[in-house]
Amino acid sequence: MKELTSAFIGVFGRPNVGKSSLVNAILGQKISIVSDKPQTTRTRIMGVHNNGPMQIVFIDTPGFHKPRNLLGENMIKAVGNGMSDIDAAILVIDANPKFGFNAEELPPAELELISEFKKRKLSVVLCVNKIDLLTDKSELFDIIGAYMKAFDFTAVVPVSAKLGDGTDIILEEVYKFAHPSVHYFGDDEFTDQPDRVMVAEIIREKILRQLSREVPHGVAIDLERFYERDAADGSPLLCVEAAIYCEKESHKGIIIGKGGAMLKKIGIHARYDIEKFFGIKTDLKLWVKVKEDWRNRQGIIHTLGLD
Ligand SMILES: Nc1nc2c(ncn2[C@@H]2O[C@H](COP(=O)(O)OP(=O)(O)OP(=O)(O)O)[C@@H](O)[C@H]2O)c(=O)[nH]1
Ligand SMILES: [Mg+2]
Repeated sequence: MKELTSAFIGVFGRPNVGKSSLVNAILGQKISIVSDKPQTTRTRIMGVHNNGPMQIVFIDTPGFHKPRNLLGENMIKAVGNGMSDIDAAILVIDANPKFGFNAEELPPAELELISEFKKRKLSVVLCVNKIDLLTDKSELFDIIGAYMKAFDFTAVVPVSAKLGDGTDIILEEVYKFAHPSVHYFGDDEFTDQPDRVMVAEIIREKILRQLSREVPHGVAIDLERFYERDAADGSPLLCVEAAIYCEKESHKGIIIGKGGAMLKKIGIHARYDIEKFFGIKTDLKLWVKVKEDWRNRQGIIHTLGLD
């Protein structure tokens, strides 16, 4: 039998650059929610890739930003924790020309991450994401040149997480960091996230996708009940009852929508994904509660598992 090997690979970058999309694309399995809003990922999420005797554990992290509340501070702590005990890192950057890349001045958040990589003497693969949005591919040379000047990356891989282009090369690069070790996850496990967290995250993703900028940032999901029972016809039925926390009465109105239309829409999309994920019919009940300023209340943040 071949010797078992493994590697832990942290995935870092600014908010919205496509870290979660990249991890999902590499695994071929959605373990981390994705949206066009920054700060979608709130905790450290592990995704497992098995290749024969080799097991690679990817650690998706929240986007690195300047925190504006206690939740944000917890998110940044999760980034720091994601950097401990890893064998190598991936820095994901966004090649979207819309962001106005400036070779003279890399974004402060990335410079801060790079300085942390140096301090920890980490090996880092640079992943230039969203290359599908680059009409002029020669711009890649400028981008790569500027980053190589800032840090000695072990490899540079242009990818499109959205199209799945280049993810096989990322895998080849991270395989190099695998070393003899036990496997930390079973062969059939693909994430460290418990089922109830997956469900809560699916619901939050639908809110992020349906609602405009400020409302979903103040949303959290509290899964009040999660159990399986037999439906009337004897088939198994997953029952989920979840409270959607928001910060203001006006936000509650927006989430519920006219005559409950928005909440219904969120419920339909979430139920579809939950059924797809668990392969079982689901009864989903959602309601909305105001919890003022919960993002600054450590007790609630802790209860929600966000610390
Ligand atoms: N065009 C294009 N869009 C992408 C690509 N990868 C990700 N996106 C989009 O970029 C947005 C952000 O993706 P996420 O994967 O949520 O980004 P993230 O870095 O995990 O964001 P945070 O969790 O907020 O830090 C989503 O709208 C994705 O669909 C890509 O390769 N091409
Ligand atoms: Mg994310």
